[in-house]
Amino acid sequence: MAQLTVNEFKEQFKNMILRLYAEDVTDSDAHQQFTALAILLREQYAPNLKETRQHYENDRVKEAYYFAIEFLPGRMLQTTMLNLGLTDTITTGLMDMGLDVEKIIDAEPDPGLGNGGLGRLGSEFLDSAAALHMALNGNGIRYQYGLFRQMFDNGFQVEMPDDWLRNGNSWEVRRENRACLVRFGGNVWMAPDAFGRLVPHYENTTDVLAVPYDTGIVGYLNHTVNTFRLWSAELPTDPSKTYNLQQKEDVNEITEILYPDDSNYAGRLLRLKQEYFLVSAGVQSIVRHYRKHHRNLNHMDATVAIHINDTHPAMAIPELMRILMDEEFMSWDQAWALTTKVMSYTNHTLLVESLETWPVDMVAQTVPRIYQIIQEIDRRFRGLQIPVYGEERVNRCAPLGDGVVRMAYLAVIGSHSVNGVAKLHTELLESSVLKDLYRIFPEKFNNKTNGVTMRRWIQIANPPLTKLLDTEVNGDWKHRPLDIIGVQSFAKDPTFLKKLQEVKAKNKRSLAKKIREKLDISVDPDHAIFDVQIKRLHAYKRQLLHALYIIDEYQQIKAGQKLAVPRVHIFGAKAAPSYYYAKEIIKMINELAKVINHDPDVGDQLRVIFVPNYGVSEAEEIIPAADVSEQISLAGKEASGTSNMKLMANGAITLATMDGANIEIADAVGQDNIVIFGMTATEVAAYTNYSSQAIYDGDKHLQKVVNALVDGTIPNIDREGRDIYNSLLQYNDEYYVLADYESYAKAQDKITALYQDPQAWYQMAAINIAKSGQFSSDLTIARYGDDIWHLTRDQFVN
Ligand code: Z15
Repeated sequence: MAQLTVNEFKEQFKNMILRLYAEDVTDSDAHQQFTALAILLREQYAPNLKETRQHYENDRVKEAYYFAIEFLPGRMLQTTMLNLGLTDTITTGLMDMGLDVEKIIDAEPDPGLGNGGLGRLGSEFLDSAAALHMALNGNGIRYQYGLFRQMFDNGFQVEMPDDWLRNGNSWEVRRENRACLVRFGGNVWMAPDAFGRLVPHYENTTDVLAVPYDTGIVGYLNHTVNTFRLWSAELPTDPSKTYNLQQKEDVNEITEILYPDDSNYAGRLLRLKQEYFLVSAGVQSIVRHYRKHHRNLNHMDATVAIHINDTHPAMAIPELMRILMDEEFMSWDQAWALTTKVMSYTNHTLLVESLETWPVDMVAQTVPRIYQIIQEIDRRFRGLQIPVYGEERVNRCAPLGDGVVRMAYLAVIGSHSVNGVAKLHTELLESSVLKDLYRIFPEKFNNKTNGVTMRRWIQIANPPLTKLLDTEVNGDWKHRPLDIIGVQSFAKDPTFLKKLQEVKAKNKRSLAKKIREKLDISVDPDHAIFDVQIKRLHAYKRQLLHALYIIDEYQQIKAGQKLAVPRVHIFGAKAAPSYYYAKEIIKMINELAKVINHDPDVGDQLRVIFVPNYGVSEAEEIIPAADVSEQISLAGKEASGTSNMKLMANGAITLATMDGANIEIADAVGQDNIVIFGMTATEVAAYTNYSSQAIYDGDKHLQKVVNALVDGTIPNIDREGRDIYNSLLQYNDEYYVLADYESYAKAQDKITALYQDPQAWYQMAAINIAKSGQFSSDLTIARYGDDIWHLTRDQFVN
């Protein structure tokens, strides 16, 4: 790529500000400066975006399309500069002009087009694929409003709209010339066409125009720029039709807002429309693109792979069947063989309340032709499998049953590959959630443990650690993440450990400064353990368990003991607006924070910080400063987790149950370098006679802790404290918080003990960093490419 000198950059930047705003740089504000930079960077990679696309097309490179209802790209200014190799040039240039680089970075809106891990994973994969020259395209929805902006009012979560497009989006290009029509509702019947072929006839349908907006995903210091496509719903432009305001609103509504539920299924009609809108627009555009160079679709699987990320885009299966049969006149058998070769599916959850099922009449009314095809998939599945596996088993795992479409079963049956996102998760899919289909299609099942991109989570979020790794570690860790293992040879080197300690201290001071500026709370970065739990607020993730331990510490202080090491407990979590219990937990923790942070008896020993509006940008500030990574879900509930990987890569010590990818982290670092507690998934499954009351009755210490929820220790939580208390005792503690409490408290005490020997602590931190390379999403996406999609890629990477 064309390299830019500092002077050329400054010249171009000044010109850009002039062209865009008719102003001098000195009169521009940070947002204008960000916009000018983004456009300038886009111009830098535009030739590569074009050439990448032409290369894929002309050389018939196989391309995979990652369909997901959520993406969480994070801010793109720094990643784009990094990947183009322009960070130094541009920051030097900006500083020369007297501009505040940090303010410019902060001026970029952080697109909240996802809830949590699922959406973030999709974006990490796009970043990694581009780095490896893999032809992976993102396909999602351009929500006008992303996940709500979270504020706290009197400790309660308040949700504000996230109007992220308010000032436009400089990274995207609108491509109206590539729009597609998506058909909803109406009536459909099959009748012969002029050639006597049986084709669907439609009446009274509602047609929606899907307009794509494309953003370039720049590969790390290479020439690849892939396409991340987001679809927006609009009224069709057909001049012969007129629409009233209501119709306009109904259409715009489809891509107006992201549903704020994470791992929780809510069968809303609008959501079903969003899913079909994404899938239909995406599949149509893939077919149209393919058709440019091919006479028919017979061998589409040779150059096209479609990936279904969780079940939300599973209607891609019947949608491709529809196009192959209704528009390309393929037979069912040929269309089905092709569809299953093209499609692959990742499952992200074991929670029953999260598995999607849609009432059949809702599907039949909203997408009638798709429903017909699902019925036929179901009929043929039964016809084929009942003779082999018997009616009972096949009934249990057919796409239709109990009056609903079972999306996970549809996804498995219509794909050639089904993967879980961590070893334990895949095993549990095979042995429980999808066991009947595993029995029928064992060859489809495989594991792909999640990963994270070290470019964002080390290179961008943690410059001091980056510098340390650059100077101390042999090899090329930035291109070959496994090379981070080089840190292991320094794990007993006191000078290295001292440097690592300095890195952490520096990051903790930066975070402490931010906490003081933004939240007006003082925390002591030099003595306290920064104990971090950042993830969606969900009962199964057990923020409550963490909070109970904080109550425990507080009670120890009030009883006149001194904590051996001061603690700063840092939470970041949004609750779904309709998730009442989760919001009660937030209120409780906020009130607990208020008491503790203002109690003079506490002094500097204890702080509780609930960082508002937790998202990708907040994570970038918190993760490098973490000493302890809380991964404390009830074993068997967290599919993988990914903050666990980001935190270990930044030298935090994991405090964890044997759940999700925590198990693989434990295997990687060894039992001496992680703190494990609690029941295993097997123990939980076997614990059928659990009585939380019995645990409570038998443990005086625990009683005192739990009672603090209702005895006035924490003011202003009459209702919330009582509800939470009841969830633990009256409703038998669904997530075994009390069962794991003692083990958790011991583990926390062990953390305190370990922290008091800095040499031992930073040795553990070093091993964690050293072993984090195996959790790079570069490796994960290479495995998807090799095993599932059969893509080509750069040989250089591991
Ligand atoms: C979501 O963020 C995840 C699973 C889901 O089914 C939905 Cl709807 C949203 C998360 C898992 O909870 C988490 O364990 C996993 O690491 C992440 O997906 C990425 O696979």
